Amino acid sequence: MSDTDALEKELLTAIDQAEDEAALEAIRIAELGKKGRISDMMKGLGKMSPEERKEAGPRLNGLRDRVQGAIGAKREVLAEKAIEARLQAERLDVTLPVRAGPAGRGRIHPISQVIDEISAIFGDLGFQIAEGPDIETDYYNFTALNFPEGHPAREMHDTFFLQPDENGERKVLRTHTSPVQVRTMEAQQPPIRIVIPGKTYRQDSDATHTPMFHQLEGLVVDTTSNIANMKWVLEEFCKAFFEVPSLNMRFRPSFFPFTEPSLEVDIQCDRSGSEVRFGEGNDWMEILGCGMVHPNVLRGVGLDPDVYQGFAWGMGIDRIAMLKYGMPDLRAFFDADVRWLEHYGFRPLDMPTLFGGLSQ
Ligand code: 2NM
Repeated sequence: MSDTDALEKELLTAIDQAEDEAALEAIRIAELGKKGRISDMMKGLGKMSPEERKEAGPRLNGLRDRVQGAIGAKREVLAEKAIEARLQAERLDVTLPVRAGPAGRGRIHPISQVIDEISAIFGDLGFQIAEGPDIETDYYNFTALNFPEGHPAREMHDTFFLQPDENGERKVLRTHTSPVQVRTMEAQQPPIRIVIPGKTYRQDSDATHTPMFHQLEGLVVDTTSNIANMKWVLEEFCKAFFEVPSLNMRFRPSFFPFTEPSLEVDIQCDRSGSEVRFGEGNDWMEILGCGMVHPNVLRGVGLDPDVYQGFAWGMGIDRIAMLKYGMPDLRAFFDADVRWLEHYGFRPLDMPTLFGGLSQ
C-alpha cells in the first residue's frame, strides 16, 4: 500500500468518526487548508520530474478529491443530525394555551375606569370634558370662587402652598377642580355644559384620606338653568353610574362659598348585607355636593347674574369607585401592587359605553 493509500484510509476513518461539524472542519484545515498535509504534498509536484509528476499528479488529485468529497458528504450528515437534535430539544407543544400579550395582561386602574364611565355618561348628556393645571394661583383656587381673603375656608382646605415666586406670588396645588370651571367661564360664552375629572390635593392623610385624590365636578351655565334641571342631571348620572333603573335621592341644605343655595346629596342604599347596594333599602349615603353658582362667581368671570344662572356639583371619584366596585381600602389605589391591580383592574379593550354596558 502506497503512502497516499495509507493516508487516505486514515483520513476517511477520521472523517467518518468526526462527532460534529467543528471536528470535521479541523480535519479539513489540517489536510486541505493552506498549510494542510495534502496541500503540502501537492505543492511538491512542481519540484518533480515530468515522469514523476505524471504518476503523482493524478494520484494526489484523486486523493484530494476523495477526501474533499468525503468531508462534504459527512458535513451534510452532521448538519442533518444537528437539525434533528434541535427539533428534539426545542419541541413545541402546540396544544398549550396562548400566553396573553400586553393588551391581555395589562389592566386599567379602577380610577381610570370610573373616569371613563363618568365621561361616557356625561358625554351622552351633551357635556364636554374640560381640564386645567394642577398648580393654580390663589385667585383661581379661592378668590374667584368667592372665598374672601383671610376666610377660614381657605384654611379648611388644608392647602399645599408652593414657595413664593420672584413676584412674591404663592401658588397652590389645587384643592378642588373648580378653578377649571372659572377658567372655562372666562374663555367661552354660555351655554356651558362641562365636567372636569382630575387630581386634587389637600394636606390630609389617614385611612380614608390621601393627600392626592380625584374629583369630578360639573357646571352648567345658561339663561334658564335651574335647580330642577340640576336634580334631573344628577339623578340620571347616579342611575347610570350605579347601573340601577331607579334611585331615591335626598337633598339637604349645606354651605359652599361658591354656591347659593348649596346642597348635599344622599342616595338611597341598603347596608344590611355584606356589601352596599344602591337603588334599594332604607339607608342613605352622602355622595356629592351641589348648588346654584354664586352671583359673585358669575360676576367675577364677567357674566351678569341677572341674565345667566348656573348650577355646579362636585364629588370624590375615589370614594364612588370604592362604593361601586366594593374596594375596602382607599390606600390600595396608590400602592401600585400588581396583584391588587390584577384583581380590581379592568381589561383595556373593554371600553365603557352606555350601549355596551358601563362595567359589563
Ligand atoms: C362642589 C359643590 C358645589 C362648584 C361650583 C363651581 C363654580 F366654579 F361654578 F362656582 N365649581 N364647582 C361646586 C359646587 C363644587 O363640590 C363639592
